[in-house]
Amino acid sequence: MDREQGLLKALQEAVISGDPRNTEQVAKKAVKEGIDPLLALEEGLGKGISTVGDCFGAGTMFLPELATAADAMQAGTKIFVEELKKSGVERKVVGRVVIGTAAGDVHDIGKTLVATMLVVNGFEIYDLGTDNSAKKFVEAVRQYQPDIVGISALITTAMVGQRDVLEALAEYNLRSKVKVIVGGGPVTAEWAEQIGADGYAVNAVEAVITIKALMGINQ
Ligand code: B12
Repeated sequence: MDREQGLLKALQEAVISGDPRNTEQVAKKAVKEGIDPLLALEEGLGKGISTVGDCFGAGTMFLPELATAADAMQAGTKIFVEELKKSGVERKVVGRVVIGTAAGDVHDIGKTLVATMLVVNGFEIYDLGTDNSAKKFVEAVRQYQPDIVGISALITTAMVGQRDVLEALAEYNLRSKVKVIVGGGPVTAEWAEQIGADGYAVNAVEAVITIKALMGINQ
């Protein structure tokens, strides 16, 4: 196993074992050794948390383990996000994005990663956090007048919350003023189309590409 693979494996294992302190230490070591922060997030920490999610789905891991793994994931994510931010050069704001997790959903790691990637790429972000009603999104659109609204859903039951936001925006005559992009584990391009969203992205890198395309910004 080469050095990079070894570091990625160590990051995965640190998340799976649910030890935030160790994850932070492994992440710092990986940064020192010059790992690409995006690779570390996706192939290291991300793979670790996916494994935990699969085990939880299969009934071989339980909620407390899911929670400690999430804490470990966040501890490691913080380190790589700092690195990503360092790589973002100062430039003028290219667009404004309101982003949040849909009603009934407390997952925020992926949404926060999308927000970070957007900041790194010159976007101004208004992050509403988790468990947002459609009304909350409407109020944020009125207040911040964004170009884009991003709605995350990690649990299947929260996907209707994405549709509710689109309906509420239409009801308050705001739909034509913003482009809406949806994402999150169970979300698909088909679902995005079905609810009338303007875009869908599978991960944070694709989210930046899709949002730029929606705004007509040359890549
Ligand atoms: C960590 C975790 C938790 C943590 C969350 C901590 C936190 N602060 O976020 C805790 C322990 C709190 C938790 C709770 C629960 N969880 Co949970 N959780 C997970 C887990 C393991 C990882 C999620 C994660 O962070 N992934 C890593 C990030 C980087 O990936 P991501 O979120 O997918 O985000 C990427 C993309 O999806 C995309 N993206 C995300 N958002 C957006 C938004 C936009 C606009 C765009 C364009 C793209 C985009 O880009 C991101 C970056 O690349 C998943 C399993 C999994 N494989 O996803 C289960 C999972 C999502 N959880 C699940 C469940 C069932 C629950 C609980 C209901 C458990 C319970 N019985 O209480 C509760 C939900 C409570 C609630 N009301 O929300 C199920 C959902 C099943 C379903 N489809 O409905 C999963 C799939 C586990 C499973 N296999 O069963 N969970």
